[in-house]
Amino acid sequence: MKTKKLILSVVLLMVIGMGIGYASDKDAFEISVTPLVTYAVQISTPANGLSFSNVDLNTAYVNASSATVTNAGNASADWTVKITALNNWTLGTALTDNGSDKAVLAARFNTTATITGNYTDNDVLTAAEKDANATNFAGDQNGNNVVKNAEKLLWIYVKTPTDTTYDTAQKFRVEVKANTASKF
Ligand SMILES: [Ca+2]
Repeated sequence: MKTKKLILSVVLLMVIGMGIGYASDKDAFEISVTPLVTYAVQISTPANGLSFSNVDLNTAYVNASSATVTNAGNASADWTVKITALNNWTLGTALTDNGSDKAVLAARFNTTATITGNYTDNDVLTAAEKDANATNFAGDQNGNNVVKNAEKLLWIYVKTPTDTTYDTAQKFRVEVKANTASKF
């Protein structure tokens, strides 16, 4: 009888011991670090912006000058691009989508001058922001993970309307926006 009691006590001790060991095995706490990141883009163009003068109707052109887009923030960024028509002409959403009073504008990041044949529907500028990823606006450069101070050249394509009821200059504004580099 005495031997049996002793064995029971030993077993109980072991269980208690294991319980204590489990509770103190691990614990954790979280560390949160929030960087102060500023996103900025600086765009430089020839003196009066990019202009196409004396263009014919229903014809595609690429500007001989580019806009230089610089990541002026303090961290890498993903760029998005959109366009706004400022006057009377509207904008088509594919290269073949020009019409009466409707032009098509496109843009492409490239280290050297582009030709009209380089452009695809992915390069067409729209009123809705588009990611400047490896597909859109992408020549041998693009707007993905642009490191700070990096400069990219943005070339502009225009296909003029098939007909027009205006003979005054038609203006468009292209906007490049810097977003967090994990956007795409
Ligand atoms: Ca990215």
